[in-house]
Amino acid sequence: MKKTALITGISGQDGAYLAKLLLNKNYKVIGSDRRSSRASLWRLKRLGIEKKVIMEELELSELYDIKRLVQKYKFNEIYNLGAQSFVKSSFNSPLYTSNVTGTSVLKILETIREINPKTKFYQASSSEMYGKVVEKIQNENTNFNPQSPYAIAKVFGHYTTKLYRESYNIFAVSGILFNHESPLRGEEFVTRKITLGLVKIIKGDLKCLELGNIYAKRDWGYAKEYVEAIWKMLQQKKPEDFVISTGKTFSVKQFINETLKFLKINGKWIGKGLNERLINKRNGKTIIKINPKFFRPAEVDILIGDSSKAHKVLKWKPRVKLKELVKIMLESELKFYN
Ligand code: NAP
Ligand code: G4F
Repeated sequence: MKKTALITGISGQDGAYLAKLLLNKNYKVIGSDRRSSRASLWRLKRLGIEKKVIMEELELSELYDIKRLVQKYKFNEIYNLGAQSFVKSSFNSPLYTSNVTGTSVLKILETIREINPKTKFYQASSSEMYGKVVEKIQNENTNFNPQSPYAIAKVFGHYTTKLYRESYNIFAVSGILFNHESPLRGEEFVTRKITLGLVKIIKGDLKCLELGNIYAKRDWGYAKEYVEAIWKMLQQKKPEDFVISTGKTFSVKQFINETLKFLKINGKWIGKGLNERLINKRNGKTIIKINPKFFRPAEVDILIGDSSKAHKVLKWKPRVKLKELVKIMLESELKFYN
């Protein structure tokens, strides 16, 4: 029998890749999207699947919207990927973020419990929950120490998922995913901001790219691979949480340096602190500088994940390393730039 799955946040990076994966596995895919005058399904179009998914309107903060959908379809699986997912914005809109990113998880789980408790549920938890890390390498047992309204909302969603699994016997799991990037990444996130920004510079459409803390370090993987792990989590016999990561960490500056190498930009870093900048050695012009506007009130300095449980139980391992990720992103940037 064909399985029916709901993907909240299908218009986002992971939603698009997961939809493609499920369609390839012959699922009936229902994708939910909130109403917007600027709504865009460019990612689904890029993957050639916009006509293959059934789109439904769903505002995550609206309980009745959730109930309506769960009543309409008998979902076998719900993947909750929808969220206000930009950490910096969560400092400006903390209440909104706690509602959309946090409380909505409770709304979905309560609806599953009431209407169709056999539905399997996936929650998109985040390595941001580790925040100011209490262990050098983070795994499923590492304590959380969140540093943003976004991360606090994710911790709420994470524990709510655990509670519904343990109290009501619902197949509800969280994937604690470390940063994952791709050509479908939103332009405001730092990796895409760098790949697109530097391509704009070589095309002559931007003079200088402004960034925040270039010494923050992240464990960066490839989104297309990470959605395979998400799907596998819901196919297990036993509901369990998993860390998904590469186990390697790189600074934003190292990501920039890899980008420069691929684009053959001969750059030189000069200055310190707020005056640090990247000069194009060919013409002496500054192409990257620091703007404190992009600093956060609290920063997550470094993340490194240990996904050995996923290697063992899910038989999932990341294949794409940072250098290749940069190449994948830049090749796409150059192909689609206009
Ligand atoms: P994304 O590209 O920002 O996508 C977020 C999705 O949520 C979009 O489809 C967005 O719709 C939707 N959304 C936002 N507010 C909504 C609302 N009020 N009602 C309904 N839908 C709403 O995020 P992503 O990178 O694909 O990440 C997917 C999930 O994994 C998110 O929950 C994120 O927090 C989490 N996560 C991501 C990473 C990562 O590195 N990418 C790591 C760990 C966890 P619009 O198109 O209308 O904005
Ligand atoms: O790309 P970012 O905005 O991603 P961040 O904050 O790590 O969050 C992403 O990954 C999380 C998983 O750990 C997800 F849960 C979350 O939804 C999102 O997908 O920033 C990465 C780092 C930060 O330390 C930030 O301060 O890059 C630093 N950074 C430096 N300059 C910048 C900039 N970030 C952005 N967005 N823009 C800058 O100009």
